[in-house]
Amino acid sequence: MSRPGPFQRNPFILVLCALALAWSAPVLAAESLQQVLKRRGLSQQDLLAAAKTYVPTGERDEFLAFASGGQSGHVIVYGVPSMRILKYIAVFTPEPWQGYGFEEESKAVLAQGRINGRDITWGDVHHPAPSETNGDYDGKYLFVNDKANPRLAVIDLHDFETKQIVVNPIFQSEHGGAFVSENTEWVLEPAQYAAPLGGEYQPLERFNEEYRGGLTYWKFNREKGRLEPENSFSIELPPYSQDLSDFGKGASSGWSFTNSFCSERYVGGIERGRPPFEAGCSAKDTDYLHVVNWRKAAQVAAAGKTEMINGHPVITIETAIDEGLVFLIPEPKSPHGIDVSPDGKYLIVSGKLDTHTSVFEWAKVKALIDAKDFAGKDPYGLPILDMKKSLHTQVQLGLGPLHTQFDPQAGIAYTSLYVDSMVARWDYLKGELLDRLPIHYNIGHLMTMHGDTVKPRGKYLVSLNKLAIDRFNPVGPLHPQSHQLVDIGGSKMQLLYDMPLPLGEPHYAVAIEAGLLKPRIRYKSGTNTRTGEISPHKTRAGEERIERDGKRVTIHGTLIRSHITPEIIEVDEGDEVTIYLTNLERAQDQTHGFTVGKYNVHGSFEPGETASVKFVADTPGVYPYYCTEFCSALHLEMQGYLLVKPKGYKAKVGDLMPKEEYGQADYEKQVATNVATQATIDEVVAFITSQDYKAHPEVVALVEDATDQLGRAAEAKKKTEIEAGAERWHSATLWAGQWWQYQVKAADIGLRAKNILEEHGATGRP
Ligand code: K7E
Ligand code: CUA
Repeated sequence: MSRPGPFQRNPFILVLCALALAWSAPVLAAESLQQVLKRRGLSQQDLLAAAKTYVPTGERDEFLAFASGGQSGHVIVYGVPSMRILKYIAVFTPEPWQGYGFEEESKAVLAQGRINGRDITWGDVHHPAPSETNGDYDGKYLFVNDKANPRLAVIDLHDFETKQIVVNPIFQSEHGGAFVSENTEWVLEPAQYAAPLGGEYQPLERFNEEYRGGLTYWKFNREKGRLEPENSFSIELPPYSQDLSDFGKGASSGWSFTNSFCSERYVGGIERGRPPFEAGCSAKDTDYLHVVNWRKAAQVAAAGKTEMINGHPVITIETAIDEGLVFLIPEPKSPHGIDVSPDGKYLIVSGKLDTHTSVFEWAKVKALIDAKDFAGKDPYGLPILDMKKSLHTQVQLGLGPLHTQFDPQAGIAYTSLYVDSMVARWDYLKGELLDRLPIHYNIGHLMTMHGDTVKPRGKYLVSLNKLAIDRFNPVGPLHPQSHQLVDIGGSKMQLLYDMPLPLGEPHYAVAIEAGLLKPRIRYKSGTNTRTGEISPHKTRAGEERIERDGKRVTIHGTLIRSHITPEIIEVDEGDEVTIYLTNLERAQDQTHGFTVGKYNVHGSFEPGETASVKFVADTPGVYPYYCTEFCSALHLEMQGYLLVKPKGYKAKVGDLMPKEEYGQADYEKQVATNVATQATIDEVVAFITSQDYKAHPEVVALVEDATDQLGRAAEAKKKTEIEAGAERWHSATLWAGQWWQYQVKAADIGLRAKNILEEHGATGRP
């Protein structure tokens, strides 16, 4: 059935049509819209919300959201406004469908995240940050942090795969990461809970002297798509529990801003008869906003004015003071978000324990810094600016303000109110509250489209809520997380849709215009997708082989509809087995999976990918292996056997495979088939060469592959003829069969090239 055209999709016309139908239709006709509304108890408002979020079959979303997966260690990708989940990107946690952590290439990525020699196979993902060009998302990379085990990861948006994990060399926990500078030169990862830098032991009694916070600025190499630990540096800070951060932009370019809480430096100790952390950490009225000149700090680090901790350069607090790198401004207590306005002129800070949201004005802050107009110094000697002199305004929005996102209209922002469970729309220039919308319940972060860039897109807002309580069907005491979609296009905010998310607790999310994302549909044949390089183990059709070196057995195999080559692998008990597989497919979405039962290995092989599984065949027996994606009609036949022979096993005479004897008639039958196949191949070749096929890179690649196969067919044909000439019919028949195998592969590849040319003509479009 074809889907409705645009005319029928206009909701207004739809209502009219439905009404007309209701008048004239016979009793058994499909339900009318009015009937459905009545039967399901839906209002006009519900209908409007549905029409605003519904994406008809085959149509796509306008934005893609990337949500932190919290304790799952993953990133969740969904469409806006449909809220349809598209992908879980495995980052810090193994995920078998993607083969992540079950094949060697991705295990190598997870291994980069080892700490103290220990595998850390989960993460607490809080803040995704897309790469930016001139302060706007460019759709190339995504960075996320792990708060629990201070780490950052790089996801390449060309294939939505995790490529790199770096471990923070000096912190024991972090929170603020990841934030990127306007052109993604740096990715900022601030510490959270203070600890001795580098990880040594110090008693809590020495908290003020030995415990420290800090900021790590990771250098990003855009060409390589990797963070460069060797070119990164940190700034030592007092133990103030640094928190969320943001990079300056526009007017405040070159600076970064970091909140803190518990600047009281309280160390708890309820079991020692002291008041608990929460009391001691919120005793003062203010904490500190850290204002950092990162551009100058990068120069100071490059000049070597650093101390090495764990081989990582750290700018000490004294150097930061001497060089004028860090300034503090008191901010209302226990703040959470710090968000820089799209023009970079205002810094918005929400104090969780204050009803106000504070708007600092960059021009005022900068003037105080330039004039060295300081109100005092903190106990470590860092200059403190006067809060009142730095403020533009403070606005009473509601209880528990947390995070702020921006609107395309100048001065308009949205702030989450955690305690009130509301979203506030307000004007930070005029200091006016404009609208409030109740949310269910306890909103944490919120996101608008490109809402933290120089160019917010407006339209939608998603509130990421901490509790779901009664929103969804109960599924036990552990409820799903809840994302609520809000229309912010009109003068009043309108709640459109509730989406349950059954993974870890999401914190931040970002939404990127779908048109900016240009993910690939296949890899260059033989790609190790985790490094982006052509694997030395790339295997072409006909090059499949099993090699033994002592106890090490290495298999180079291929996957293509519908066979795994090789189909039989025989090893001895205790052999170390490595199976490299290349997916020879070039067709879109033609993924093959691979597993060997009972050995806990699994890979997902996207078209063109080369990856490997490795295990010690320590248990003798018979192990079927198979493709785990329903890839074709003969998918179930995409199988093979791993035979693990027990130690000292001796083959008996009866074990030999029965030998079939082929005669001259069999030989001639096979040759006739080959001749017919060749006629088909010649036709395909004639078609392809009659076209301007060189305009299509993927057709060129296919032709290359087919030519390769035909070369092998010619070799097999020669051997066939030698055997036939000597009247060794059995051998000649088998060689003729092999010749045909190569022909079939060439024909298959050629036909696919022909299809592409027929579908796309000479447009050069993939
Ligand atoms: Cu508010 Cu980690 Cu950004 Cu949670 S964080 S909400
Ligand atoms: Cu390949 Cu199923």
